[in-house]
Amino acid sequence: MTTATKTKKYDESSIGMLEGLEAVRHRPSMYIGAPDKKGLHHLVWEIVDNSIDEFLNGHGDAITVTLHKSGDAVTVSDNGRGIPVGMHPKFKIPTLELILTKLHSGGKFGDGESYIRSGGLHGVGSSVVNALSRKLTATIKRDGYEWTQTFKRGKPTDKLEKVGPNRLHGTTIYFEPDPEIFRVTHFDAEWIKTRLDDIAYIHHGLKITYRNEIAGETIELTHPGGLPEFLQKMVTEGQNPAINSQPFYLLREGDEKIELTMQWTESTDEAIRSYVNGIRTSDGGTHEAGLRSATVKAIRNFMETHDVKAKGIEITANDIREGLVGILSVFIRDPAFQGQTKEKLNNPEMNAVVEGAVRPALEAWLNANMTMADQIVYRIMQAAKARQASREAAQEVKRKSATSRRLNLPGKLADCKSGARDDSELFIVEGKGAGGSAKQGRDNRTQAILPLRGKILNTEGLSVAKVMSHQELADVVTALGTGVGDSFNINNLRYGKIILLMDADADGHHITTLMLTFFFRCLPELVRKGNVFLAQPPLYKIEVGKEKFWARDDAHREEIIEQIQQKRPNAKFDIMRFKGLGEMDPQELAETTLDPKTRILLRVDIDSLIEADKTFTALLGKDPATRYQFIMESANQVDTEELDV
Ligand code: 28F
Repeated sequence: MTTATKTKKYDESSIGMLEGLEAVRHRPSMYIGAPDKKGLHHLVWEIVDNSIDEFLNGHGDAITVTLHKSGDAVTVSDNGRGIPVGMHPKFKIPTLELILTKLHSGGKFGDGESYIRSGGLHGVGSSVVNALSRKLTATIKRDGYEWTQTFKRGKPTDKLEKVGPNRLHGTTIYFEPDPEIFRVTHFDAEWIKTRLDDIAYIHHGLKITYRNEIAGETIELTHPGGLPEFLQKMVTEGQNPAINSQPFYLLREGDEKIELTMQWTESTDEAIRSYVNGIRTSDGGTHEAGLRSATVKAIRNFMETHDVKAKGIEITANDIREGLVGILSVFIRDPAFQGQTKEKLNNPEMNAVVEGAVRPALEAWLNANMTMADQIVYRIMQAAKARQASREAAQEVKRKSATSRRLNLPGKLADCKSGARDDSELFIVEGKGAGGSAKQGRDNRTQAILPLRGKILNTEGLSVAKVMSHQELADVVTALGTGVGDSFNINNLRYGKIILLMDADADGHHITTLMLTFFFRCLPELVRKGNVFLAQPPLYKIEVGKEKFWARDDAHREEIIEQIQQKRPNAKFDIMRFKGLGEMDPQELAETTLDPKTRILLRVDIDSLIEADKTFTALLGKDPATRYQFIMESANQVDTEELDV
């Protein structure tokens, strides 16, 4: 709980300079960023932040957010003191009206000195929300009564009204974003839920209720366990067991508030989530940089102090941070965010502030928990060894491919004649038979074939070194020429397109998914650059008289039959199901799947893989078959002509 530095009683007279709201409607992006989906949801965060501020100042402990049935209106309600409604001595209007109709500087209390704000849009206040809403109703309970006043685009539509006696206290704001400002005024229920959930972890004393009237559900997003509970959820969802049984936890309250909890896991990635004044900083910033340097220095210092050495292997910062899962939440007075998305903290002093707080505390924790410290150091050594091994393996591949590239290609690669990368393509084909008919059907000027022998390794969660110890995958890397891991260099890529061509059945889908997992984990740059594609071989051949049709799956087959029956109701069909690519005659394979003029490829995009990876790891575990389904649904269809320009 941030202790407020109350230096004087805050009353109506403490409001800073005032001006009208016209400017807000003329240039909304000055106040909420672009009036897009993000800007729309800023309206909610701004109002919620006011309730959080009231809580941070020791008044109220519950916030209810309601998403109304229409989806275009939200109500936020708190049980704080209630915005004052007394006549303002200077401006002669109720304080509530003043606060909602005037743009006032520096946070709610004018001078900004009062206490650390909860974040949001840096204190532009609820008057901005009022200006950008076609309707806003404020209901205040305080001093034994209930009061209400309604506004339209920032202007009162009536006088403050005393509704009647009411012993409760608090502020409720109902608002409808203005369609004149926002092209889309529909709120995203999930966005609101995710953000409220984060807030409930960060402010663990706060009871948050989310009433989603569209879905007809009311949920308590309340996490008294705070960040440690949040970390536990992240580690569990990440499905990589923790190395140390107890997470490291730090809470430092001073001019800034720093709260941190973190744990090492068996994951090969680092996952640090950070927040500034309750706002998620997904692009990191100076606070995260301070955390990283504190962690690396504390671990190095611990290893030196206890004379722990990895013979012949130097430990890098990446080795130390590999597998680290943590949540960092800082509260500072004047946060500065970088860039348009405002998701990166810029305050330079926060690097040293966070490092200065974390490093000594982490060193003390390691020395006070030697067993856990040893487990962590052991894990770091593992990472260093694995990295060293993958570098050697990659150096090996690089050495071989650099000196005599062609001579050392895997024997089973049927290479293409063209040396120019951009017009050559590599088909990675499953199974011997398929390799044969692909080699016969291909255009050997530009199309190379690399047959895989059956099931490949599931690389999920394995280190690069481990993966490269499998011949099948090492052959793929050799054929591609890029190397892997630290020595990956996309400039050495030997083909413009890498096309996965597996049987159109469940088994083929399984192999496809394993291959995509491999690319996603070990060669992500190729996916990111859009070099990886899925071929779409037919599963069925449908012959009607002389005509031939090709269906990629059962649904497609039904669709084609329906289309034909509409034109020729009593047509006679001859349907053949291919047991595998090897069954197809080369000419048919060429026409349906290989020939750039007639084939249809699916370009695999990294977002769908990341989404798949996150969604699957979190929801469906690592079952490749269901993972395939997800990827196919989210991969985008790229027609030949569009692709092979
Ligand atoms: C649903 C959104 O906005 N809650 C708020 C307060 C409480 C006070 C306050 C707010 C005082 C004079 C500036 C009450 N009593 N929820 C909210 N709760 N603002 S906003 O005061 C505004 C200042 O000018 C409050 C005594 N002190 C402060």
